[in-house]
Amino acid sequence: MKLPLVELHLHIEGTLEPELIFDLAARNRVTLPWASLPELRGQYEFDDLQSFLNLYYRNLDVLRERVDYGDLTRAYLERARTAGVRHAEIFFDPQAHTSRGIPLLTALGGVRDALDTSEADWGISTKLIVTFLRDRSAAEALAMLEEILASEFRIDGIGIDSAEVGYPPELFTEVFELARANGLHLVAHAGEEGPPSYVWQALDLLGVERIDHGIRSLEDEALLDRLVTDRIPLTVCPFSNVRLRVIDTLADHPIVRMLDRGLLACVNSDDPAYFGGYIDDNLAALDREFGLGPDRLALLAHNGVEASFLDAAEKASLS
Ligand code: ES4
Ligand code: ZN
Repeated sequence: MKLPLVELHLHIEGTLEPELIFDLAARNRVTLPWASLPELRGQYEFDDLQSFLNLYYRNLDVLRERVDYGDLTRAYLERARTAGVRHAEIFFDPQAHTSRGIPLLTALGGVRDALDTSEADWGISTKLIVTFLRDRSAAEALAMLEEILASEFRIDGIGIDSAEVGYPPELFTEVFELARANGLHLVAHAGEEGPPSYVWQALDLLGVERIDHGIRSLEDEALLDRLVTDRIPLTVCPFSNVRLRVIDTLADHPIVRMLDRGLLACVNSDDPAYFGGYIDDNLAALDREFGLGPDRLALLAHNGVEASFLDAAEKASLS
């Protein structure tokens, strides 16, 4: 039987597969810079986070209509179902669309259309976490959050993502205060490429409930004590770390060390269309590499449930 999985670190834009890029380009009469699928696939070699983000943002040009956002999200949910995902807390970057002239309500509405029937269509419950691009201004993020709060569309939380180094969490304190005042859950990418001090800031200045990535926390023993004591979850993304060269090879991945240190770490796919696979692929590769075995695979799955924003009864129904 498949383990019931929870996915907590998944950028919906990062599930845009090359085939769908070509299909949407044809449907929307968008001219791509690539002549063929193999030529596009040849771009998926990254030196660091920024080199990936350049391609990730560029490929979004094919998303134009509300139905495109629905199709993107449904394609992910269908693939997630085959992985055994029962609950997904999905990141969506509104500014990556509004900055290209797509209305917020077109993009957000299309994602919501798919999420609103996800339980019925795929047996997957969902939450939606809007992520603000930290390499754009906090004022822009604040205005976007206000626009979303005033809209008809429900969101469950906020986070920050995109280029990390040089854009510390402290810049976004006011945005997170507004989100907290509105009862939203709070997360932040921190300690992916950035230093442990960014994880401290996310915890102490933004008040986040979870850290996305956080693997550089391993450089700071006092921070590890804090994460363990307060049971702050880390949403770890092994394929992403390898492909963005945060670590050299999967064999060097610290996931087992993280579990052994008592961290509440879970495995996630980040941008599966870019990094070589979905959550099940990440877990299978870790199992092959480290011989995790059924007990540690179950622990990772259980940590995901524990780290989720589901209530206690919902968590119990997944264990
Ligand atoms: C992202 Cl891997 C990663 N890191 C930071 N921001 C992102 N947005 C999409 N994928
Ligand atoms: Zn991410």
